[in-house]
This record gives sequence, structure tokens and C-alpha cells, in this order.
Amino acid sequence: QDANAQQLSQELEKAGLLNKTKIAEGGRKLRKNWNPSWVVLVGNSLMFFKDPKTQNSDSWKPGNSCPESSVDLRGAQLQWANELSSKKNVFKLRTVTGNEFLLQSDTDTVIREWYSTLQKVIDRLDKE
Ligand code: I3S
Repeated sequence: QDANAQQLSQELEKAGLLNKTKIAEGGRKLRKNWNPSWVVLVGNSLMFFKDPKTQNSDSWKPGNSCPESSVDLRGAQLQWANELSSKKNVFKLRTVTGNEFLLQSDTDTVIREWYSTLQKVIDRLDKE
């Protein structure tokens, strides 16, 4: 493992499979399109990888495939948003740039862990 990869793996806070849809881009509402996404939290970035079936847990590492999209958590807002979907266990992540994502898991413990981990990172960045 090279130094860069080692440093990144120390900053890896969480990774896993969630259902995701983007609902706004720069404040402009988008049509929902739910898809499973491999979600990786490293430092102050939340990265989404496409088609998790063809990827593995190493795919976020340097030299491997690029994320489909990446979100800067600095100044982001998190809130439970079950009213925004017929699915259960949904929260909304809003970036400072006005991009909004819904993230969902059928497993209560999984979504609660993601929510609290993301909130901790956002709180930590707020204090910097
Ligand atoms: O909030 P909405 O618009 O009722 O969300 C549903 C739709 O986006 C639907 O797509 P079409 O309108 O293109 O058929 C999706 O398939 C649903 O999953 C969306 O609702 P949920 O409740 O699953 O977020």
C-alpha cells in the first residue's frame, strides 16, 4: 500500500450501499431517479460510485475508478425527510451550492449510522 492510499484509508470514515436520488441541482428541482449507490465518506467529502455490483470497496482509492459524483460536506445540512418519499428511512442532504440528495436504506440501523456519522462530520467542519 503506497503512502497516499494509506493516508486516505486513515481518513475513510464510512462506506456502504444506500439508495440515492438527487432532487435538486443549484436550487433547481430535479425529477427523482432512485438508484443504489456505493457511498464513501472520506475526510470532508461524500462520494457516490455508480453500479456497486461492478465495483468493490477498493474502488474509491487512488488510481481506481472515479466517483460518479462527490459532495463537499462543509456547510451542508442534514435532515430526516420521510415526508419527501413513500420509502421509509429517508434523509435529505443539502450542500451549500444548493444540491439536494435523498439517501435511503430499508435497514433502520444502517440509515441511523449514516445520519449520525454525517452529522458528526458536518458539525466538526462547522467548528473549523
Ligand atoms: O415524489 P415523487 O415525485 O412522487 O417520487 C416518485 C417518482 O419520482 C417516481 O418516478 P416517476 O414519476 O418518474 O415514475 C419514482 O419511481 C418513485 O420512486 C418516486 O417516489 P418515492 O416515493 O419512491 O421517493
